[in-house]
Amino acid sequence: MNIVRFLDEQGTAVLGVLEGEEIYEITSLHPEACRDIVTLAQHAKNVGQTPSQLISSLNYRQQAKVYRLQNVELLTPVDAPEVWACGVTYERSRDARNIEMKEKPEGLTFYDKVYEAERPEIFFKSTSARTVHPHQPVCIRSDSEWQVPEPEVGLVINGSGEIIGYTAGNDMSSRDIEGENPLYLPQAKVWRNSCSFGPTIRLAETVDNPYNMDIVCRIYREEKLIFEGSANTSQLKRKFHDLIDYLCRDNKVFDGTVLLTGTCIVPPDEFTLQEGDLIEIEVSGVGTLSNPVALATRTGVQKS
Ligand code: DO4
Ligand code: MG
Repeated sequence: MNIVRFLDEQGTAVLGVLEGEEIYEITSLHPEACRDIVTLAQHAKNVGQTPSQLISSLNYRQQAKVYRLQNVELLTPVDAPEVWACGVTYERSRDARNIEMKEKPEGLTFYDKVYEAERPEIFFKSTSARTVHPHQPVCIRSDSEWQVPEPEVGLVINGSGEIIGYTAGNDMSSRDIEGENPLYLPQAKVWRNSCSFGPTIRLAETVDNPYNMDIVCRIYREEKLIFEGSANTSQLKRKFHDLIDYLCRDNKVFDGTVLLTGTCIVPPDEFTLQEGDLIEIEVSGVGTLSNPVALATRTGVQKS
């Protein structure tokens, strides 16, 4: 079951169940439980149900107001107070990081080491105000010549680290800043509109095997497909729960946090994003996240 968040006719953020091109709006069927996805999951637990059981008990197919997907303004499916991200969780990412490095040491690089280490790389990626909704522009920064989207499966979790569901995420990255010096990582990862996720949350209980999700990334320039790459979560070196365990260890984690789980798709090394490109990130069973690319210096676009 896939949950979206969108603006209704009054401009209020509401939840809906997405089925094909139709959205069944559920917030008005049970405003207390269906205020947001975290409240919904907690409410379900309190009454001994799973989130999808609670939603089904609302008889939404008979009772709910139906919207057409193409007619609504989609929001991130949860207003995540924080987005964290994991790095070098796939072999492909390790190899790409090694290529980027300006100064290579003699033996193993710290990317080689972290790929094998027990402790994963986890870094702070974004806040609600830096994260854009589906279809809003993600930004490229003005002081980098080598920028890419990083298509990743995102885990939507509550404050106890329980997985509520899966989403598609984009960890926009600057490869030259990252490669120049590892201490520049926050600048290679965090700037205005450098993160996006959505459009749906696939409820965790409705996913049979999260280690068999296809991820596809397509980049269009002037409406022409200029890059397409794919991967599968079976290639992930780690388990989702281990990543969450490290994130939550001695940490304060907020309800509705999103943890991006690393990229396995890297465009060719000569590729860099340009203003006007369109990025699509598709995760099987979850949906397709689509964002145009804008220049951070030129956009005054702020999240509504
Ligand atoms: O330190 C590099 C981060 C790499 C990353 O974001 C990824 O593997 O997805
Ligand atoms: Mg990444």
